[in-house]
Amino acid sequence: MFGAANAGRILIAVVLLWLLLILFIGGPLLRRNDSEYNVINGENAELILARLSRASSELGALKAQNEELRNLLQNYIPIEAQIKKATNVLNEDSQQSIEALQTFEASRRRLAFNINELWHHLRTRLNSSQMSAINEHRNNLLFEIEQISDRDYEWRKSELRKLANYLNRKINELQNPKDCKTAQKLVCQLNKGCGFGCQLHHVAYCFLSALATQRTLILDSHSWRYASQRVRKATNSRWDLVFQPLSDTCLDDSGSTRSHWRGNDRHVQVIELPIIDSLRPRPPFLPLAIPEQLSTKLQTLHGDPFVWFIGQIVRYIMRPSKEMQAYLEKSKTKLNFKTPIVGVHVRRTDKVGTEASFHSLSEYMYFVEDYYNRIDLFNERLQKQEKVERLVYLATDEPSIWTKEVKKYQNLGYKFIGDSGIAKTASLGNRYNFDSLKNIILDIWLLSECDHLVCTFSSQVCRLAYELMQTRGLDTKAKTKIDWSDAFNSLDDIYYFGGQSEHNQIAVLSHKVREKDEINFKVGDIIGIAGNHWNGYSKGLNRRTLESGLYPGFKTIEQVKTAFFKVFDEPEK
Ligand SMILES: Nc1nc2c(ncn2[C@@H]2O[C@H](COP(=O)(O)OP(=O)(O)OP(=O)(O)O)[C@@H](O)[C@H]2O)c(=O)[nH]1
Ligand SMILES: *[C@@H]1O[C@H](CO)[C@@H](O)[C@H](O)[C@H]1NC(C)=O
Ligand SMILES: [Mg+2]
Repeated sequence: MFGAANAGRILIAVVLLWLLLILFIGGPLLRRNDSEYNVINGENAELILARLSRASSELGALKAQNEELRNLLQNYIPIEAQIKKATNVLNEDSQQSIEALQTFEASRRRLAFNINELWHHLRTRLNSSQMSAINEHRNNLLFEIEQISDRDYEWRKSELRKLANYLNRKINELQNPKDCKTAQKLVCQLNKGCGFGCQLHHVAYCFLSALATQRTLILDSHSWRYASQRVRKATNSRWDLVFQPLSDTCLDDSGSTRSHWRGNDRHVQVIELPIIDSLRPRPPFLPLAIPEQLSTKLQTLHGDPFVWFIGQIVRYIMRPSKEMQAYLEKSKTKLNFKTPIVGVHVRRTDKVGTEASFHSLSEYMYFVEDYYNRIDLFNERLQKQEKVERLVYLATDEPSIWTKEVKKYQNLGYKFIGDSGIAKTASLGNRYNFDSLKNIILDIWLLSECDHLVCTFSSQVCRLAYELMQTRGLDTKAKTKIDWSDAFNSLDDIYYFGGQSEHNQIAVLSHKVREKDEINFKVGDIIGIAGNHWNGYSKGLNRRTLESGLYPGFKTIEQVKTAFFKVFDEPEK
């Protein structure tokens, strides 16, 4: 039990403690004024108490602020999440807008494509007088689509230019590493047992593998079969006679470790790449895959993203040497090459009956005429008075076309430019000579500079020209075409890359067999496309039912494959 005295002592102790506390807390407040005020001075007690109460209310305020801060801190994560959410909304928005654009652009292109499919359907079923009305309808519709695509022309052009610049910067960085001794390398032998176009495509395949694995491509052109008589002993410069080397700083294929392709083994410095046909294991980046990092943009901006991508690579590979550049310019002037012009490539000699069927010049000229009729109608709609000259750039390995087949069309007002002498250098006996090499490069180059191509895509020569064509139009202020994916008529195959993986389409409409040789499919079925018969029907394999046969081309759309390309693995600027 506490006694009264005890209670009193405790009370005194508490008071003393309280005073000590006041001194302790209030000390800092008072010390400054120690000389003026005395703690024990009763006069100042009120002041002290006032200060104390102010201090205590300040403490209260601080406590409240502290509480607020604590709340804020507790809310910090939700706030962060909120910020994230807001950015997501922004991204979603821009994502949505690029998706909306992608849908719009794809739809615009499909519209033109399907008008052409309808036209192919009709032209193979109706007679020429019926077709003359339909041709006008079609060309008039295509004019309106041209008007629609004008809306976003500048935007598409600048975006595509940015993409091309970015890709070329990456290529240049990869091909010119800081230290060639330690750089990771991919070695490509230029010894594939095939012709010029095939060999260039071999290098292009090596190049895209180099981009996908982020390895500097080293080209070994020792055993190139072209221009062999021009090369003095112990040089490795056949390639350099016509093209620039693939690197300014790194042409040496040596390294600390070396192996054949077994996948992209990062521990091996130098990997030797076999030809695409014998590549095992087959990586996902093989044609017709495009880099996933460029995929959305490229699919929005271009009608055939893979062809654009490989076109950029082929253009880098085919950068002409000084000597070749001079030859190209001289020939272009001599031939009086100018636009508008349609490029016709007629591949005959060894190709006919082995890898492709014979096609007379008239089959090509049918599409040339169609092209110029369209230009005439467009010009009428634009109220341009003058009729364009019907120019044709003729490239062929068959000299007799110049002497036997062009006359008929010259009489109809067509003007052919080209050189029958070039065709003579393309004969089988001369094919690997230096002149022949220069001339096939010239022909490919000029074909790629035409406004429209009519050829057989079974020929690698024409596919090369078509690929190169895709890179055009971005470096000029003039309002040129920028998406050249539809600027061709092939008399046989659709575009393909030798050794490519499955080329698939997706059914967007179901199909029930109506005539013999057709196949059934449901919406969403995957169809492996083998070709287009250019009569409204394509041929393919339904991968679900394994049925193979014909189907209307407008019922499917392309399935664009994407793959990881290591060289683009950084945020795009
Ligand atoms: N100058 C010229 N030569 C051509 C042309 N078309 C074919 N050639 C010749 O044919 C060669 C190409 O055919 P190939 O050697 O079989 O090459 P490829 O890559 O298999 O090409 P394709 O057989 O056409 O698929 C060229 O090197 C030329 O010699 C052409 O239009 N102009
Ligand atoms: C084309 O076909 C239509 C309808 O069958 C026919 O009336 C017309 O005479 C044909 N014209 C020619 C040139 O064959
Ligand atoms: Mg060939």
